[in-house]
Amino acid sequence: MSRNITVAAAQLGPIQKAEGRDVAVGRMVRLLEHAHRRGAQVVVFPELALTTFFPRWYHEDRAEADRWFEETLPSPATQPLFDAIRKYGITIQLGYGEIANEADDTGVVRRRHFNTSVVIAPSGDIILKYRKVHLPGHVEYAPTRTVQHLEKRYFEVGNLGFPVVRAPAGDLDGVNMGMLICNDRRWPEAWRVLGLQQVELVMLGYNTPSLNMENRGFEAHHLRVIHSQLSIQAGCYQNSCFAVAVAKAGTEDGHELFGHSVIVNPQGEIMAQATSWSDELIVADCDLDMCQLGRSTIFNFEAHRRVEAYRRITEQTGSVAPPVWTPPAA
Ligand code: CDV
Repeated sequence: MSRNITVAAAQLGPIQKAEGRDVAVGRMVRLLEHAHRRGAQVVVFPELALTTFFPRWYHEDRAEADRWFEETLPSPATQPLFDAIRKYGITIQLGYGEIANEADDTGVVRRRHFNTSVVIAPSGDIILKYRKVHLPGHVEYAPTRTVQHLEKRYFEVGNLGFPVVRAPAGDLDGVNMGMLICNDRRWPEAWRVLGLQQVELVMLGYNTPSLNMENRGFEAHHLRVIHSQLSIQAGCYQNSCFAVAVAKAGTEDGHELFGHSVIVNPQGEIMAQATSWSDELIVADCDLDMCQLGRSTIFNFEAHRRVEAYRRITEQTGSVAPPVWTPPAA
């Protein structure tokens, strides 16, 4: 038996700081029309898809950054997306800055900010919400940096874990769907938590600069795309799932983002890859039953995982130096 679904990565070219949501949403609706013509049933958009990647801009008064966030979904600005998915019967994943009036750990209800993505059914219902856990960057303006990366200033760490839900999509009664956002893709723990919930389709948006201006010798420029794809391909292979990984691409407010959106199968193979730095749709037909193979053989977690040996993974954050070997006394 096969369970086929046609998925698409809707890569977006740059969205400049001066451009309003109407510009981004208009482009996204055109990509949805294109997706419909190509038979796509699930379409994934990038991280923070409605605006420029605003964490590169410093606002001393954090409240000034609220203009980059959404208070409601849909809103008048995002309604055209909801209209399009209803018309075409497409399920989407949308990344955006979320303001939630919600209780924090102390029980106080306040305005909270998250880097969020949601899966939205053609009906407009929110099927699943995820809030980014691995926030890169820094809180305060960093004068020595060439480019600011202020995710830690503008967002709280996601508080929803890594949820997976089984919901109808395309012609299928149930697809096990989960999400990661950008930097999360580099953390195997995040993939494994999804894998432990039998995720079949990981939807992942990202904004990754072509150049790491702060690399201090760590990452040669030609390795940027390799490190991204290595992480996604390993995540899919080791957790027997498909991923649709979607970039914002091109030169945004003078800063180049590398694009290279990909669709990857449970063997870790790239099925489709974007080749432009513009709005571009890539499409792949996925048989979700392929996930069964890995899950019932080499990555049969029930049979082979050894949690008693993994305690450091959840009990320790930073690494510790190992004991130093000393030769036995002669
Ligand atoms: N938006 C991101 O999370 N970007 C990070 C880095 C480059 C800052 C990433 O891992 O791609």
